[in-house]
Amino acid sequence: MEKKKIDGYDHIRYKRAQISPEEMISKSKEFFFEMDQRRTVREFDPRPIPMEVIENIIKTASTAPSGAHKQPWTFCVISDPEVKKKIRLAAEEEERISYDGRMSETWKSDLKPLGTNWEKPFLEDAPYLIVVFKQSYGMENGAKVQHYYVSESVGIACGFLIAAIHQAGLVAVTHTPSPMNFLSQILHRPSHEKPFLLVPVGYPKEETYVPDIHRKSLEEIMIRF
Ligand code: IYR
Repeated sequence: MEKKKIDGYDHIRYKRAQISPEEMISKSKEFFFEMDQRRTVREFDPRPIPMEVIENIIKTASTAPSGAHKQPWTFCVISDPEVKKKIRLAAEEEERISYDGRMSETWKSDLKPLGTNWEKPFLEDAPYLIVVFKQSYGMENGAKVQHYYVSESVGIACGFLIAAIHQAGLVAVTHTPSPMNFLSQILHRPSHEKPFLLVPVGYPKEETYVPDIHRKSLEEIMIRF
């Protein structure tokens, strides 16, 4: 490996195989077509999935860039039916209160086309739940480690996670029960870790329907200067 010191710090030579502009176009198009097949799915088949797949997905998430490379994330993986049940009961308790009044009428009407409600059977049906925690700061040998851009970093890692789940042929729902501090208790996480996102992962149920919704066009999302 080619190495050199820059300002006294080790650096390694970075190379990326060169591809032609034509190949870039076809590869980027292919990746878009693949990612455009991703849909949020809320109904799961309980069929098991090898743990190694989940490990690979999480390793992919952890390739995300992060503020000062602090990698301020923890991924809890739940397959134990008892723990899933606890999470479902606690989430549904919060969701029921939210749908019964905490959420505005506009919010609820915006969600109507998606068909969501307070019931969350996917929290028990999915073979795995991944709960992503963001670390407000780190802990190394009893000392606090400063973290930066924590939400941005963990958000990017979650994007990688969702893409990796899709690429493995699986489906997920990005669930954000609110408030979700019950996850810290059930999963025994320290107070400097805050629940960020709950992602049930699995195969979709045999006959699954998803809302007939569409993505914004490039013209709507991209501005050229
Ligand atoms: N957390 C609730 C409500 C909800 C909110 C949004 I914004 C969504 O895009 C979907 C659901 C729930 O999980 O039902």
